[in-house]
Amino acid sequence: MKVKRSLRVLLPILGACTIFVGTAVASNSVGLFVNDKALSPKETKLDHSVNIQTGITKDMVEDWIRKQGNEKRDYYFDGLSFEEMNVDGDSEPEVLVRIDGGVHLGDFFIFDKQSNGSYKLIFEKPWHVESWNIENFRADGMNPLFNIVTRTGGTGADVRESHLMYMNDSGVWTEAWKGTLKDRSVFQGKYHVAMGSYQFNDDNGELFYWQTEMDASLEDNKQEGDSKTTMKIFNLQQGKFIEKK
Ligand SMILES: [Ca+2]
Repeated sequence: MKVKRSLRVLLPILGACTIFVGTAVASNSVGLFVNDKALSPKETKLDHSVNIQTGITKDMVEDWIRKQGNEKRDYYFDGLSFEEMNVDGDSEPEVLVRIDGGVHLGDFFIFDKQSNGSYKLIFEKPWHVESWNIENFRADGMNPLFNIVTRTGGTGADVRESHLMYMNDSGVWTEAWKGTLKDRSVFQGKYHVAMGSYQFNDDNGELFYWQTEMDASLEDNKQEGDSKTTMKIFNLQQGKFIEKK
């Protein structure tokens, strides 16, 4: 009994220590909020930002969208989540917001804090965003690059794309590159599937992109015929990755 009782005391203390260490390790991380609930630093894998306790709530974000959103239709606020991330060089975090409106439906927003404390919409797209992450590479003199993965599609089509984006020096949220991660569509009685991936060479600033295309059976998704893989190289020119010819 005695052992059990002291364990009961010890465990919360150990827990508190772990949380303290976790917070210290994640001091270069960001606060992640999903539907008002703050997630622990362990659940965030983003850095290059500050630890943020600004007290922004989902209700506040919904209010900004109602007042500033570009769409005339209603937004699906039940699917809203947001994250405060510092996307540029100043000390203030911006607020990234996504609305998950279904497999291929959604909205994406970025709000920037103004000097009077209000938040201004600086970017909006009717995108279903699956994820956003700061890239592990940075081009010279550039703000952090974000990999924003979107999903689009319709009847028989399902497309996942990667958008490499950043805040340029004029405060414009800019797409440096876009590429297909997966594209599945029905074509001539088969699935046509393209799978792609990229990698940045930080030795010379080149972005490599590979894509494999193949056909697959509509019945069991098994590959039919040969696959074809292509490769492209992109160079950074005036803030965008342009294909090297
Ligand atoms: Ca900022």
